[in-house]
Amino acid sequence: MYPVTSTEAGPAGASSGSEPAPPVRPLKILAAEDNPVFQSMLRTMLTKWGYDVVMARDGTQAWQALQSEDTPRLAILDWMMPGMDGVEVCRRVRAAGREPYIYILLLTARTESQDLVEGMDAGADDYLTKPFNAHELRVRLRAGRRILDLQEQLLQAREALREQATHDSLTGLLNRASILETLHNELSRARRESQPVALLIVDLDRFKLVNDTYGHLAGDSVLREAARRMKSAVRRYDAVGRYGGEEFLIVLPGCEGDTAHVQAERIREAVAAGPFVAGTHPVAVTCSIGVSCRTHPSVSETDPLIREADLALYLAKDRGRNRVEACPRQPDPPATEVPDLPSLAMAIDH
Ligand code: GH3
Ligand code: MG
Ligand code: MG
Ligand code: MG
Repeated sequence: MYPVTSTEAGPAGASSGSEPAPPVRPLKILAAEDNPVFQSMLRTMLTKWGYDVVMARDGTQAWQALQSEDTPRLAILDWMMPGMDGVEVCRRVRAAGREPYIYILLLTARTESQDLVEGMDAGADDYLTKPFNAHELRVRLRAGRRILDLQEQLLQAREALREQATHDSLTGLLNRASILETLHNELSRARRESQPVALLIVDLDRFKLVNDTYGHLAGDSVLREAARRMKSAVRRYDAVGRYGGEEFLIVLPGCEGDTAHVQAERIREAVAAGPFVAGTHPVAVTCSIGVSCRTHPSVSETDPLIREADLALYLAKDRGRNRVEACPRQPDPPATEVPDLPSLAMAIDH
């Protein structure tokens, strides 16, 4: 039997001392129950308490609701349901292990402790034995919400740490380790998909002068703005990272030769497009760009590509700055030119 007493008083969201402030958007909750009378009781109670209720009439519907994109994060599952029971739904949710966490409260008429162990082992967070008191259900759900809030904070902290570990704090671009990892990954993907890859090294021109003239903080804001301009000039699937100081690496998947040069020109123009603000002073800032590329890349070419782009960058500096230069390099030999064993043997014979 379901609750026969209710200690609820007042309208939804009514405050009772330690009650947390009502959420701006009602929290979605799944209530899975096969008995129509109890379904409507649960729906009425939960709605009254301010939840956005999703009802399921059996375990299969509950499992479907818990797999949806915008799944409820709080679930009340009746143990005994036709088709799939609540414990099985629990097991599947935990096996899927998706994030964010789903807090599950199991409703059971069973009181044998072995049964409860089975339910908790399946991954339920809490249980209520029928018949139960409405107030008890309400406070247990509140405890579940506290766990979910804590988990949300943990996820946010983890995300912030991940962001810190992979991004440069001044410019918000990928940091050195991350852009090098991206280059490595793009090279291996390009190899799998037989696509070319280009690499750009961008270096701000006479940047020391900006620092010396306007101060280091002004220099910082120029670096931030240069990063923003580069980001807005690249395609969605290009990666921009801070290699160090006023040097940046840009990985251009699918580009080589002329197309890489065109992309690099676009970036150079975006940086040089208008004055930067260094402190309160407008200042013209330009950059030089070195380009290297591979038609048939391989992962082991990370370092050679960087070296070649660096050489091209020196060339650009040498030839007057605010320009793009590509590394003068022999084209990759076509794969068919690799000698096979019989022709090698013939060459040795002669
Ligand atoms: P070039 O055209 O030859 O590249 O000249 P440059 O002045 O840009 O090159 P140089 O290597 O002499 O100077 C780079 C300057 O970048 C020196 C350094 O103080 C400055 N720099 C490096 N990192 C930062 C930073 O995070 N903030 C600021 N404000 N300056 C930085
Ligand atoms: Mg039932
Ligand atoms: Mg430099
Ligand atoms: Mg420089």
